[in-house]
Amino acid sequence: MIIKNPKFEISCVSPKQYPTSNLPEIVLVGKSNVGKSSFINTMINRKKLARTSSEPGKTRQLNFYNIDNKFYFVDLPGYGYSKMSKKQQEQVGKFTESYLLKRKQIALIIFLVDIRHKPTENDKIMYNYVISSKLPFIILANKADKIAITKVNEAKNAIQNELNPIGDAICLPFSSERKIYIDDVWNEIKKEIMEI
Ligand SMILES: Nc1nc2c(ncn2[C@@H]2O[C@H](COP(=O)(O)OP(=O)(O)O)[C@@H](O)[C@H]2O)c(=O)[nH]1
Ligand SMILES: [Mg+2]
Repeated sequence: MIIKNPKFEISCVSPKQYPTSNLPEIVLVGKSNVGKSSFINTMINRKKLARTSSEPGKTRQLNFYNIDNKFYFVDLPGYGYSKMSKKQQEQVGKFTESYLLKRKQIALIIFLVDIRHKPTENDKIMYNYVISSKLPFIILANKADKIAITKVNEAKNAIQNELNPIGDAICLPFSSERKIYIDDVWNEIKKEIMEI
């Protein structure tokens, strides 16, 4: 996939600020520090269009990245960041919840978890939330570079069994560090947005 002109468009703290175009949106969901911003940079092959951080909990807005005027990547605030006050966490939670429930042009949710760990309680809450939204989604087991390549399948299956024991959800490994499995994710995106 060749991306010509990816642009950061807007950081929103209220629905009034959402872009008014009807371009499809691909939404990144996952706990703080799991690699949502890095994922965007990796997919569009830019080093730092999306702001990444080794300090979790930085993103509190919805950040919209316009990809060649064809679709948006939307970087949601991460959850499970204990240094944010309860009140702030609630506000951020409500804001993202209403985005997921009300935004009509969401084409795909990309739900990121860490391939090294069992999904956390917060991951499970969020996963159930994704399910109940009835929107198309895939699970990405990220940071696959952190385990031996021979263990990737096993670890990915363990995550799938934990979150989705019926096994009807698509779960793929991913690594921004090694830039692997990118084409598999583009294939899933193209299933939902044919015209890219
Ligand atoms: N080893 C490894 N580190 C990653 C990967 N993706 C992100 N990171 C690192 O994890 C940290 C958090 O990444 P970031 O994209 O800011 O996470 P976000 O909070 O979910 O947006 C940064 O230090 C990244 O360099 C990956 O696939 N492999
Ligand atoms: Mg981020």
